Amino acid sequence: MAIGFDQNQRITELSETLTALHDAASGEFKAAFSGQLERLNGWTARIAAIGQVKAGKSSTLNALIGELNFLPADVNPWTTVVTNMRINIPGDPKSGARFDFFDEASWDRIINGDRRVRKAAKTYLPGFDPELLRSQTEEMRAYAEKRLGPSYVKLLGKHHKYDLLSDGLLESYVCAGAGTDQEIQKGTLGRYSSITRAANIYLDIPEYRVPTVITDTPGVNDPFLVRDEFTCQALDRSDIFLVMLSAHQALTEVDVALIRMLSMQGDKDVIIYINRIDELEDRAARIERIVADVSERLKAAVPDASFTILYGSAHWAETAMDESLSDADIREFMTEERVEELNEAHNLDAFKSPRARLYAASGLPMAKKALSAAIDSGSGARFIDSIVAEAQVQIGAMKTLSQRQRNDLQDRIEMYASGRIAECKETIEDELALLAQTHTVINTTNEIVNTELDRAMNDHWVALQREMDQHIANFIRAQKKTVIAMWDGSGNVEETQIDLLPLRIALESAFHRRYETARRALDDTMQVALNNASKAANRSMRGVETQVSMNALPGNSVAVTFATSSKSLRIDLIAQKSWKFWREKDVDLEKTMDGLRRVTAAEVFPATSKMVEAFMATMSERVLAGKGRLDTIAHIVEQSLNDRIKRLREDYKMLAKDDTPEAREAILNRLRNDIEIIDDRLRVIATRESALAGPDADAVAA
Ligand SMILES: Nc1nc2c(ncn2[C@@H]2O[C@H](COP(=O)(O)OP(=O)(O)O)[C@@H](O)[C@H]2O)c(=O)[nH]1
Ligand SMILES: [Mg+2]
Repeated sequence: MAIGFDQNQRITELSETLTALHDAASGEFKAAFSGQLERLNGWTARIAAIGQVKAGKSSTLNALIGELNFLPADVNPWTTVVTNMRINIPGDPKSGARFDFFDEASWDRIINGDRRVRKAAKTYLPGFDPELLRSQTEEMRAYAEKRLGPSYVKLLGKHHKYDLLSDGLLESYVCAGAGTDQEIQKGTLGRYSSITRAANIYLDIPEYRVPTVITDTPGVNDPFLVRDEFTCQALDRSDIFLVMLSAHQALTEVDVALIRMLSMQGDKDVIIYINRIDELEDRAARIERIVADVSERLKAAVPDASFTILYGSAHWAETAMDESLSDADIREFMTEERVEELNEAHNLDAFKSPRARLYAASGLPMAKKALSAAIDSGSGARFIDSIVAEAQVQIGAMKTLSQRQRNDLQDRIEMYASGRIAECKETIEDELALLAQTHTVINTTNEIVNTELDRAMNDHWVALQREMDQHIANFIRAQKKTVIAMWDGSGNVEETQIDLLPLRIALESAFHRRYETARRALDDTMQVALNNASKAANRSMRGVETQVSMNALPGNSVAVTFATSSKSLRIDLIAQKSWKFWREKDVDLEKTMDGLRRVTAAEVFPATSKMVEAFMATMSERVLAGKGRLDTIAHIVEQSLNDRIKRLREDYKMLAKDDTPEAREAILNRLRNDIEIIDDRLRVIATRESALAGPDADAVAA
């Protein structure tokens, strides 16, 4: 099937519209339209597969790109590196790959762990044993050195590039595994993976109608925080998520937390895919129960969201796609696997060939359909809407300016034709003065508003940080009982961990609530400013309305994904050996609670700092766009002013030199000519504007 067919269509149409507007526009409007064109042409559908290790992410993605055995998928080796399959991206090579290595700084973080947590733990928790972490990381360094020789350091910060992918090449960069010594000697499996940060593979697949990046992620519980961080960064960049579950493994708490976090980010599409259904006994009945169970648990965890829940089997898809198998082979496979059970249960028996039936039963067609729908009506549609909204602002402004210019030209034609030049000079100068004054008023108001917005952003940012600190303090206070019990008790403390998941959920909620509050406040301020500026501008625009609005600003909601592993969310860095100090007799409870609070703050620091950063970045993006709208109004007034001054100067200069009927006629001709140019522009604007508004707007108008 064609994936992203509608989106491709819309991109083509919008691109044509923007090009026509760009050609008809002048000055800064031209630049605005070409900026929008550039964004449009750079758009990419971004899909990421996430979820439990061994759920079948890599296998399913192989089936999705139609190349079996492309991404390494096996019990061992396993993926450890974020792998981007870049499909039909303009400017990319048609094939081959590029592997980026860690740079010194991130490698240092791998070796030394998260200094902040360790430093806090060492300072505040007597008995903390940093050696545990060190020995673990030293192992990793030793491994890299064993594989790559002592000169591995030279590779840091560099990349490797290939024009073609050969067999085993991917394995040596993206896999880790308990490789045998033989494999290590051969130097294939996982040779570079310990220092590879990201893999980019270039593909050319006609089935994908829009540029698409599909990201395969390792499971999100890498022992090294920095790897999780790279996974999270990949997730931040993605818009569509294929959350892969295994049919015989329950939805874990970590899965639910991850799905919850993704779906709280308003602009992301989440598709739940239950794989490995071939391994279920009593399949038809079990699947219904699993889907119902997953759906119920997600409803409880994220009440406001609705999810597409699909299921299938990469194993069946692979078999259906295997061209070395005959129809008879496939029929036999289907009997063995009792595939028809599912076909009957799901009315799939309209398909004729066994291959088609097996493929349908594998769930792959549904997965493709869901991805395509997510592109067409989810992230892709939202992107198109945002460009259309920006284009409409520019069109409105251009229309206002052109109409105003047209009125001016008309006036001057009448004036010069009737010979009332001296008299008109006066009224025109009055008008110029009004325009200049309006411009000053708007600029001054905008400046004040800008300062106000910056201050408000800062206030909300500070408030967010304060709220987070409070949540951490409250959370730790609530642990007091547990802590006392731990150390009064039998001394069996080694198994105790403080689960940070509830804290994370509290922080997340606080974060989204604060953003909502901030957004409303900033929106109100920007709307008031816009109303004032429009009013002032309209007074000087002689009946032509400035049509700038604050519609469809970016940053409706804020998106951020932070370290997702349960490991990094539990204080198990200081678990095991390090909890020994609890057994000592005279532990100062208050001091310990304070230490615990600090360690917790350090532990969740990567998450909180990411939230704070994303908060500011998203707010700034919205405010910047809002300020842009205010500037557009100032720009209209300024352009009118400059335009009039320039034209009048030219007129007067000509008339001063040579005030004859012929000279006047020449000016009149030039003015009529100018009107024609503006009329052409207005015609282009009118056609393109109604095209942009879409068929619905036409229906309303008719
Ligand atoms: N029976 C069965 N095995 C599967 C299926 N999908 C994947 N596997 C196997 O499960 C193992 C892990 O798959 P992989 O794609 O590497 O999982 P990942 O860790 O999520 O990327 C491999 O041995 C696959 O062949 C499936 O639908 N059915
Ligand atoms: Mg994998």
